[in-house]
Amino acid sequence: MKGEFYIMPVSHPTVYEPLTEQGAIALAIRLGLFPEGTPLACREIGDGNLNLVFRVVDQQTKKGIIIKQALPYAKVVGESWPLTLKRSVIESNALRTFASYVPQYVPKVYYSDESLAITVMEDLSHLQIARKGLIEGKTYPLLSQHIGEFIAKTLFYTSDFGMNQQEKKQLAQSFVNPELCKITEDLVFTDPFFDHETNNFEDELRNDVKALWDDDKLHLEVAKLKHKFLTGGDALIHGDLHTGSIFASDEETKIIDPEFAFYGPFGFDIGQFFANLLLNALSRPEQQQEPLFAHIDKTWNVFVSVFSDLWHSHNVEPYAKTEGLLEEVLHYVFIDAIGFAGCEVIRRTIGLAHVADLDGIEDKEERLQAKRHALRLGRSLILQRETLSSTKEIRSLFAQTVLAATN
Ligand code: SR1
Ligand code: MG
Repeated sequence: MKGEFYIMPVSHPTVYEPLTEQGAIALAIRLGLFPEGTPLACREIGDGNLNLVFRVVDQQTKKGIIIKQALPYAKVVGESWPLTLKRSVIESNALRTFASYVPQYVPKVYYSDESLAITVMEDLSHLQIARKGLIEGKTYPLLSQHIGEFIAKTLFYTSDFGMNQQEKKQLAQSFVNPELCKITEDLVFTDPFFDHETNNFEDELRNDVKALWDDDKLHLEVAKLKHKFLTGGDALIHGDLHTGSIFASDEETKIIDPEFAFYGPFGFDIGQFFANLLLNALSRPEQQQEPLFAHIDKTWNVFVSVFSDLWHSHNVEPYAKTEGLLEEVLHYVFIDAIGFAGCEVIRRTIGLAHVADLDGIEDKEERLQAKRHALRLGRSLILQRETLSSTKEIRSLFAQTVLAATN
């Protein structure tokens, strides 16, 4: 394989069809990604909800590439749920945009093709999906430093504070992503709060779930959060920043899968990340939960510090120096992030697309208990988001929720 990828102009099919493992090898050869005659092996390794992911490897050097291809439907449900192939362009463009600010935190994109709905990118097999590692009890000491910096820089530089405000509108237009946004609008902000066919939970949880469906106070707050998601175009967000969208080791972090990217509210990615750390904490014994809370604190602190530095050094908005504006922005980002986290915790527990952190708890009673805790925690995060003054208070909210449910 070449050290630096140079894409030779080659002719290849431009009509979409799902790749096979052999087809992925043929494509890699056609694209000139490996020297002629290289012994190649390929495996489809996609374990996500939506796409095919092929790893093509030089059997001698063991070096590989990833070919990701969107399917015209949601894999997690089947062909009955058609889904736009355009998400592949959104994903490769988002990776390239993020790379212009934080190349160290995203895989390199070598090639993309809209008509085949493929993105060819760096193989990150030396890292592990963070969700898997966290479930195994790993803590990834640099995870929150890296995620906080990734979020702060990508949000700031793509917002009206960090880039030319006319160009921002053009960029926002190129990331209009209605079908993928609708998935989040439905699966995160709507279906779990109603008796909807996409929901998926154990019969034993029916009373707990029904309580959410009948909770008018909760509905009002979720409706406000959904409205923010529908209307808030602060910056280019990743849109699906759960721990399954992150590759990590003790030294490195790479954010993948931004096919849900669009111009959305500042707080959404932070909230999704918090939620998935909390879901992992709910699956752990109490003595092993602290690293997750510490990650939440650090993500927020790093985000505030990096975002504030950029605000003072690179702000393009004439009102930037107006006293109180930065504090106002950070205040609403915090509140929204906590609320979004609450919605995501509930959705991953009873909606479509669960997480292995909870579903993988083998003992049924323990699993049901953890899920009841998740529902209570999600509800508290949503309802109490404006009363929390720091991420440190998430610990006591968590403890109260678990305690209240246990007593
Ligand atoms: C039908 S897609 C289900 C979920 O998978 C993705 O990772 C997103 O989180 C989406 O909500
Ligand atoms: Mg994904």
